[in-house]
Amino acid sequence: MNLFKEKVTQLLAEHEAFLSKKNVPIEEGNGIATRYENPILTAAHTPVIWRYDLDEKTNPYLMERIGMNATMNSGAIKWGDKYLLVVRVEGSDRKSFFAIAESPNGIDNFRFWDFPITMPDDLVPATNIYDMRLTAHEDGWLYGLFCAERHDSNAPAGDLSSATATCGIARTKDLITWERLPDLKSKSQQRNVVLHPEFVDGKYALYTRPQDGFIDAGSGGGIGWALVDTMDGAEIKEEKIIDSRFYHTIKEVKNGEGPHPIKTDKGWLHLAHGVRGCAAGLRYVLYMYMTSLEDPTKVIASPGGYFLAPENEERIGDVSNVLFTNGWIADEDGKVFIYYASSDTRMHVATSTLDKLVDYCMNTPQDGLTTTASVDTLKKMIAHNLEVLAK
Ligand code: BGC
Ligand code: BMA
Repeated sequence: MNLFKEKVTQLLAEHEAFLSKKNVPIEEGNGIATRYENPILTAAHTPVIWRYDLDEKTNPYLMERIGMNATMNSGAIKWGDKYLLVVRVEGSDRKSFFAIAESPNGIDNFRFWDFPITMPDDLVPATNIYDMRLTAHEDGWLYGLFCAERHDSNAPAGDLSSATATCGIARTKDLITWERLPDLKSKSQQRNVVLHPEFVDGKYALYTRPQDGFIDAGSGGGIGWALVDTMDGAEIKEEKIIDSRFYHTIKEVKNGEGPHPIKTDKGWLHLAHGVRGCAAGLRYVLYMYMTSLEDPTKVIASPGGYFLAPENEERIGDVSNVLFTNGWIADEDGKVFIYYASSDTRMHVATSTLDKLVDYCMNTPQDGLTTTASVDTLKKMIAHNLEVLAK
C-alpha cells in the first residue's frame, strides 16, 4: 500500500472508532430527565467522505476540502426500529443543510447517511434553511417544517444583515425524496412553526410563533395556534396565542414550540424553548407545558421555570448559553428520548419517561410571577416536608 492509501485507511478507521464510542448516562440528576456523558453528534461526526477529497491526484496532502462547523437543532423520528435525526448541519461557510443521522439505540452510534437531503428550492429560493420539525401526520405524509431565511429585499443598500424568516414546508414518504410545498403565508414573519399530528375540526393545525422582525418577537405574544385548510398553499388567516410570554420569566423575550407535542391520556405534552435577555446576550432554555385533549388550545399544566438549561460544556459554543430542541421520540414502552442542541454547536440526548414528564408538568408548581409568590410556594413545600419528616 502506498503512503496516501495508508493515511486514508487510518483516517477512516479512527473515525469509525470515534463513531462507535458508547454513551453512558450521568446518574446524578434531578430525577426528571437523565443526561448522557457525551454529545451524540458534533461536526467531527460528519462523514470523512463529506470533508476530505480521498483522491491522491486532487488532494495529495489529504487535507479537508469542505469544512463542517456544527451539528445542531435536529428533528427526530422513530423509523422502523431505528432512531433518526434530521440534523441541522452547518458548514464552515455558515450554510445550514439537513442530513439524516441514524442510531440503533437513540443514545449513541449515530451515523450520517452518505448524502445530505436534497431539498427542492424551486418555489421561492431561500438563502439558508434550518431547524426542521418532523410530523408523521394522520393524512399519511411525513411533513418537515423549517425556517427559510432570505435577505430582506427592503433593507437599505449596504445592510447585508436584515433578513426575513418564513416557514418552509416539505413532505416525504421515505425521507429521501422530498416534495417542496409553498411556504406558509402569514401576515408576520414566522420561525418555529410546527405541525400538529392530527386533524382538528377537519383542518391542519399549526403551532406558530408570530414575530415583528427577524429577531424580535415584538408584539407576537408567544406560541400561537392556527388552523389551515391545506398544507399545499397553507395560509394563516387567524392566529391565537396559546402559550404567552411574561415579564421576568424564562420566556420573557421569546418562546417557540419544540417538536410537535406527544399525545398522552392526560393531555398533549409539549416541549418548547424560552428566551430571556441578559448582559451576555440571549439565554435559551427548555421548558414544558400541557394542553387539553378536548381543546388543544387550552393549557392545562404549566410547570414553572426551566426543564433543562445549559450546563458545563453546553454553555459554550458558537452562540453560547443556548439550549434548543426540535426533536423527541417516545417509544412504545413509554421511554422518551429528548434531542437538544447546545450553544448552536452540538447535539445531545436526555432520556425520561412519559409518566415522569406528565407528573413533572402536573405537579411542579407554576411560576407565580413575583418573588413573594415564589417564596410562598417554597415555604409550603418546606412546611409540608418538615411535617412528613417528623412523622
Ligand atoms: C440563524 C439562526 C438564528 C436566527 C436568529 C439565523 O441567521 O441561522 O440560528 O436562530 O438567525 O438569531
Ligand atoms: C434561533 C433558533 C435557533 C438557534 C437560536 C440560537 O432563533 O431558531 O436556530 O438555535 O436562535 O442562535
